[in-house]
Amino acid sequence: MIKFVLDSASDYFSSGLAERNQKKYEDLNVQVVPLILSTQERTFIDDKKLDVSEMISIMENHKGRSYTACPSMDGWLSAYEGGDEIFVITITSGLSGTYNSAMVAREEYLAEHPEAKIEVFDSLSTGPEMYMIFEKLAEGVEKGLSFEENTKVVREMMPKMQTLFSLKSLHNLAENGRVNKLVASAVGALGLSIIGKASTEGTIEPIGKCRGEKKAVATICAQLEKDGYRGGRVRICHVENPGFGKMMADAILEKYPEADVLYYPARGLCSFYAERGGIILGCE
Ligand code: X90
Repeated sequence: MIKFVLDSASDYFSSGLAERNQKKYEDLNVQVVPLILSTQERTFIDDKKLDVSEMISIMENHKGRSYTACPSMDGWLSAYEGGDEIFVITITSGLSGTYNSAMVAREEYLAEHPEAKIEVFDSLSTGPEMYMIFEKLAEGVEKGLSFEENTKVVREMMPKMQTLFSLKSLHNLAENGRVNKLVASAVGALGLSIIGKASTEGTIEPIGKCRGEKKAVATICAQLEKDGYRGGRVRICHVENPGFGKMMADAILEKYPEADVLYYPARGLCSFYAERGGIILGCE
């Protein structure tokens, strides 16, 4: 059996993708392995059942620290179970132990099932880019590519993908040591948004600050152009901000009418780190 295993940073269970996933991928075996979000008092599993809006409010109103953790070994192993050819897509190894844990689980699974094949793709990114890697792999399977051919095609394509974001707060990223505290304080204090991108190492690279969503859209469009985007696939997740998602999507479509653009609400992990109002965009 061919399996696709994604961690929950992929936003696979986004309500905005549900209908599409059901239509396009109902014949595929897709498993989503949850990351875990927590405060001292509560634990949220980022699975299909998580009420993301409620989680965001609770986290925002909570005074103490909050944390995240990568999926458990059991989470990976039960997702791999039954698979002969398994494609795994993880959030960036530059910011999370998730890729590592998927690789450890891979060794364990292969020890039990020496004939199985498991390829773990480190997205060096998060949500939208992870979903796009999944889409490419699914296309390869539909075209009848072998496991190895499909892996090769997607690995060659991955460096051509890019992730950009606009965030209104970097509080949770800074508190969890995922971004420099100085960078973070400059944003919140002045009511600015920070525009940034995923570096080639899969870490957060700020590229500018601006005030207001219109300016953020213009800055991201300019960056896309600069990075060689010419109208391919774009995926955008937003945190409780469909208006911003739509504005971004419309701006891209106006400039590149042929573009294939989707925007949808983020699930738990991306919502926690991108925070209310933020968007993350992946493109090819
Ligand atoms: O292992 C864990 O506990 C999870 C840690 C995840 C850390 C960061 C997630 C970033 C999410 C921020 C904007 C997009 C950044 C681009 C990726 C390099 C969203």
